Amino acid sequence: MRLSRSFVPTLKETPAEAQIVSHRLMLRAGLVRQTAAGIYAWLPAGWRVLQNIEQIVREEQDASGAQEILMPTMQSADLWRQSGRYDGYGQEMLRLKDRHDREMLYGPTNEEMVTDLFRQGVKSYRELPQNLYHIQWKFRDEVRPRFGVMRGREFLMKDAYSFDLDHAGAVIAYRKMMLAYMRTFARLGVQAIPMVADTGPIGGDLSHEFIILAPTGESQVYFDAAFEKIDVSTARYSFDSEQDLADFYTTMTTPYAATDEKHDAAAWAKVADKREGRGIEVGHIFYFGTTYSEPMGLKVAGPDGQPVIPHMGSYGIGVSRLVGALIEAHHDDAGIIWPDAVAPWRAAILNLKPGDTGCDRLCEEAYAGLGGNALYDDRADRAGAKFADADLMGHPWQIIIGPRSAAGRRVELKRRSTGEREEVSVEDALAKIL
Ligand code: 5CA
Repeated sequence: MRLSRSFVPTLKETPAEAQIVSHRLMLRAGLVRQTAAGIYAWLPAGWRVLQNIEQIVREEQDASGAQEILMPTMQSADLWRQSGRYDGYGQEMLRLKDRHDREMLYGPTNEEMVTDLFRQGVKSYRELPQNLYHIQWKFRDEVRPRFGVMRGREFLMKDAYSFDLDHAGAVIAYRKMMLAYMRTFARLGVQAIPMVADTGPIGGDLSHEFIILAPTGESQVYFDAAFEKIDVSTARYSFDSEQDLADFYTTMTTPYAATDEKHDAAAWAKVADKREGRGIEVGHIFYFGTTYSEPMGLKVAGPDGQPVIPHMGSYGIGVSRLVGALIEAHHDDAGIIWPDAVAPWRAAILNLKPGDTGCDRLCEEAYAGLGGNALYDDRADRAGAKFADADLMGHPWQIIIGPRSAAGRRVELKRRSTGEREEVSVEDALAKIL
């Protein structure tokens, strides 16, 4: 993209309404704009980041064997009456009526809808296990939407739902998702720790939250320093081996880790190397057995012809929250430092003297060579403003081209994360970036 013709409205001043650094940087770097309380529009740079995160989440869900679907945002109240959750869900649910006076809602989650879809399409135990997921906008009328996209009212979630014949099968599904989550967060460039958690309005008796450490996090968390040394290298564990899944689960759940609500003083006292701090919940997984399948009448014919009620779990990742959480984890005083995997563009090309034939020509060459992976700052602004915006926007690489270096087909290549700069040929710069 050419910055001179792009809608990337960066701000020099710190917006007064933003209390935490990720919110400030998302506004300043022109990623999002609030359109109503807790509701955001995603602008070109922000939308690219959101899609990059979504794609990594999708690839790891697919690798685990889950199948992608897309359920609607609007749901009928009748479905929620079948599970018994409609009245109890409270004011977080946005309820509305259509022109025929039918009660509808904007989905805060999809347990009921997916259970309904599954019961309509499945007959025999032979069709299980299955796991269905989608990446879709949710609405929760939070009392206090805050911190930008971190606690919004409308937000993007990946939610997966597993169906198994019994508890043992559901445990395997749960472990597969935990592995998929750890691989996802590792690819996104953040360390997340699974912590024993409360189940809240989703229900059930087994649940883990995935927490990224950050001083601005909403949860107080306690964990064993052993987590800092765990290597979740993707090669070691297979989704298809029960033994691997069991080993992985043991590795991830043996050291103590809990959020405030589930903190256990006796267990904590035994931890030798304690860590505590604030954390951001970027994912949450639940096993809840037949909490939804039973009242909603989901049954399949078992091997002996007798009906079996499937055991279910649900598994959420806060995709839009992750944009904020990643910035909390990766920034400095100058701005965002995007991990390579999610950056809106891999590189920015800074033309220090637009109008200078040599500069323009080399910039165009680099821009063409990077084919869609670059944001070309071709604006007629001062060099200083370009440097500041590139640092603010957090591109992993900056290719800086001025008239002097351009004459020798050389560029200055800057790595945002380390601040290192080197003068290299344009060819070497492109090779390094791609
Ligand atoms: N149905 C289950 C699992 S799919 C569920 O809804 N779980 S949840 O309530 O824990 O939400 C899943 C994830 O969505 C959370 O871990 C969090 O990362 C994200 N999330 C929840 N509420 C918000 C919100 N108001 N703004 C942004 N992200 C949110």
